[in-house]
Amino acid sequence: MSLPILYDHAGSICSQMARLALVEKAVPFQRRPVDIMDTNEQFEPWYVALNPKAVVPTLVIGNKVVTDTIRIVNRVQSMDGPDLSGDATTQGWLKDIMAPHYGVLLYRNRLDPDGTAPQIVARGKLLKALLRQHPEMADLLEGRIAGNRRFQALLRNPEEIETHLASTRTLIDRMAAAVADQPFIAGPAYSVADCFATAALARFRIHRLTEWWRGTALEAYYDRMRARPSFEAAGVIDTGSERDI
Ligand SMILES: N[C@@H](CCC(=O)N[C@@H](CS)C(=O)NCC(=O)O)C(=O)O
Repeated sequence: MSLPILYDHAGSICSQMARLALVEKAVPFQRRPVDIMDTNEQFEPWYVALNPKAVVPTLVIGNKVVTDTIRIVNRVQSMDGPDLSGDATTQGWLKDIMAPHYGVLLYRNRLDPDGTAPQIVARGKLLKALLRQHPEMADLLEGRIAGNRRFQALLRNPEEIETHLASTRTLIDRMAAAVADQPFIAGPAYSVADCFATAALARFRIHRLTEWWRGTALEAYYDRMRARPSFEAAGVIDTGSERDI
């Protein structure tokens, strides 16, 4: 059988989680980059046929298509290779680490004085143009247009932004507490929860939130995750400008 194919985007946090799982599991795979930034390739009909939500990543194994990052890493975990299943807390961690509104963390620093995010406004226009071009994708695109409007309203509400920041900080505190008395997020061995934690912490680092865990066990934990060969092999990005992601 041919190698599994991961449709992904270099800077996408979900793609980095999936790549870490594949690398840590030592599963050979091919990458097919999908440009979700400049050319919005995720909305091309061939990709929507694979991933009806038009998001990355998507893992194709033979004739099986797996979407949704949690399902992807669990599918990877079920393959032959090192056991990355962790303990009874692993699945809860996957959900909790996926939960922060990563878009808020990014775009809160890109707002005009009136709370408008020019890139999100431009995205709204693009989605409307795509809808005119592809009426057959109305369900997907109308849903995205509504989501874009909700996101614009959220970004104009400083209290709501603060709420999202506070819940992200709570998550970071919980991760710090978890690794205070064990080497990995979900027990004594590396697991898929660490794939999620590593990609999330990398993203938080780009957002300059490291002060939230400075001096805690999470700082040493992140250094250990960064030193693993998988960090580079999976192309985890934790430096550079927010504009690059
Ligand atoms: N629930 C999905 C979310 C995936 C997701 O939001 N992917 C982002 C990148 S991290 C994406 O493809 N964004 C492109 C877009 O929203 O158009 C999953 O876990 O796979």
